[in-house]
Amino acid sequence: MSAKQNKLSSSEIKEVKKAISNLSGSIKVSQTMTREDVPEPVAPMAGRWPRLFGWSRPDPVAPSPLKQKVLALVKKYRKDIDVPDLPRVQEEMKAFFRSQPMQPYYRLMDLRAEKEDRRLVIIGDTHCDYNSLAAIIDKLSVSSYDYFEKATFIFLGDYLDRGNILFEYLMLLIGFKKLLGERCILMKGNHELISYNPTTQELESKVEPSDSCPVLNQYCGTDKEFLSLLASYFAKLPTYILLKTKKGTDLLVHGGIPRDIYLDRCSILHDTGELYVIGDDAVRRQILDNMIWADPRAEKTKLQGGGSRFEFGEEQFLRFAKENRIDRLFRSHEPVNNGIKTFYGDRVVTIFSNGGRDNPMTGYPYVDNPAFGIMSIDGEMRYESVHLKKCSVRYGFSDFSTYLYMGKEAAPEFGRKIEEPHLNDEFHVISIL
Ligand SMILES: [Mn+2]
Repeated sequence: MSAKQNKLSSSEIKEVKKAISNLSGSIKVSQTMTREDVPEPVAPMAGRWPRLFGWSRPDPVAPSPLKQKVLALVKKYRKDIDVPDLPRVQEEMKAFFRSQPMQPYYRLMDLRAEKEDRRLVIIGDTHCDYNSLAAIIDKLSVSSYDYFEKATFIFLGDYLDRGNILFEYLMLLIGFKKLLGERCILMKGNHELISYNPTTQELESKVEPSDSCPVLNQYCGTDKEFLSLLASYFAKLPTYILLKTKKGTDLLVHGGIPRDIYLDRCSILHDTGELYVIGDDAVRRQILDNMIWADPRAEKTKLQGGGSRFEFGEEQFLRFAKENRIDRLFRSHEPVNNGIKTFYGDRVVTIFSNGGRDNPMTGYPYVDNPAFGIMSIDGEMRYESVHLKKCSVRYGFSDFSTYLYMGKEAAPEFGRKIEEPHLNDEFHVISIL
């Protein structure tokens, strides 16, 4: 292809500029830019995965109505929700929680007979980090594939705690789920192990310390119904997805596999996706709880302590995978630099989707470039990172987590609001093209 043919046309440049104007930051697009000049995405595993997804082409068509709605949603909650607005926000969330059907603890997805190009976007922990979730949406919005119209989004859990923007983040997450419906699946993480205690009339969390629960109790404590609906919605999210593609069978879960003591007592049924258990419901709950807390380690075997959180090694995984005919396991739960870490010959993958050194909304600034995964209809994976550059410091409702993790100086006043948009011109999503 000659340099001339390769040059972006003026209408393409216009489209790129238009797409970018919808985004949070500024990306320089010059008139002399060629396709070669458009940077390749800096994915942590770039080169190891087939290039299937064509990031290098700007979106040639006008955004679909749904994409416009998603981008408008991202823009809407970049502005603060003020304390007087909270009752309205709570009403909106309550209407959402009430509208949601009861969900079983598992999902079965079978893409083998699918004719359409139906990709899956797999997103790890986002933990009240508005910037990271917005950056993922922004990045996807400039692809020539309309992810919002066609793809299914799977969130691997951990929405609550550890980030700084609780209410705006929840409105973004819930708004996104409302727009995409069944094509957005929120799974359960350990930070969603919350309950409403009718005696104390407060939310309680299995995670110590929890920072979202104290904030919700403090700011929404007079609306008991809100607290209880919120707790039951999150606590009843599904724990795992059994996914079948032409490539094989994958398990998607927040943590990992059950403890050794349960490996002979449970089996994931391939025809329904259900968990067959030798034992009663309490055993099933224990096994599901294990799958939310487990962590893979590089060693062959790991001794498993008595706490909620425990580790497993390669032999333990291989045994579970063989018994349950699982080819790959996708999970989140642990911050890993650049958002992706693989184990056991790429059969277990950790995906972590919030962070950024200068991103004041994350509890994980040491995760340089958080990432997410995209699976093709055939089961091929590709990983994309999001790059979050500096934006101005702002404290929101969840100053509590800043207080816990960064010290009192970083969060001088718990719950202080600063009248400042979340993102300013210094915020960029780069490497999106
Ligand atoms: Mn977790």
